[in-house]
Amino acid sequence: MSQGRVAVVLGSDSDLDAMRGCFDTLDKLGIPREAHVISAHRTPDDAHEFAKGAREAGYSVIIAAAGGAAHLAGVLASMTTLPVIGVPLASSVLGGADALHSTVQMPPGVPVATVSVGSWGGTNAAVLAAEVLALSDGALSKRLDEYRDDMVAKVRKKAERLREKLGTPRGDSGGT
Ligand code: RP5
Repeated sequence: MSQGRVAVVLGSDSDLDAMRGCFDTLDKLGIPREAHVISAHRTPDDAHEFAKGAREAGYSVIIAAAGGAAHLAGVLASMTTLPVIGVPLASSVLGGADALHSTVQMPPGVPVATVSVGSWGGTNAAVLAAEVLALSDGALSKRLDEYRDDMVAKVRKKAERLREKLGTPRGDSGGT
């Protein structure tokens, strides 16, 4: 288990499906995490209390995911100097472009490290949080290397399968 703890804040329990990969990846990397449902517009007092107390509560990184009222990550970031990673979700008719803009476009001084929209972003938020924690955790840094190695092995296996299927000789990608 890593030394640092991550708080994953969801704007609603309806965000959970999109954020499964985030929880799974944190678990896979052995990072203690806690889930919170806090809404920037429905429970602003809870957002305030949580962000103000997050450092003292022992968190090292906050991941905040929201689809509507997607200023959640920025609201939390405004009340803590812990790193905040924002995950814009596609929960409105605008397909997540609205959430992306609300999350990413922070004026100078209060950053939100914004990842891609939806479940890709959820997973990347977990990996980014791990990279932050790994700065001071050698064992976690090793697990991150293994995570990458695993990805490389999977892609190479896919490439091999495709070569077999298409009969492309090894070393000839078909490109110019
Ligand atoms: C935000 O608005 C949540 O982050 C969610 O993505 C969206 C809809 O929330 P619910 O109405 O499903 O609670 O608060």
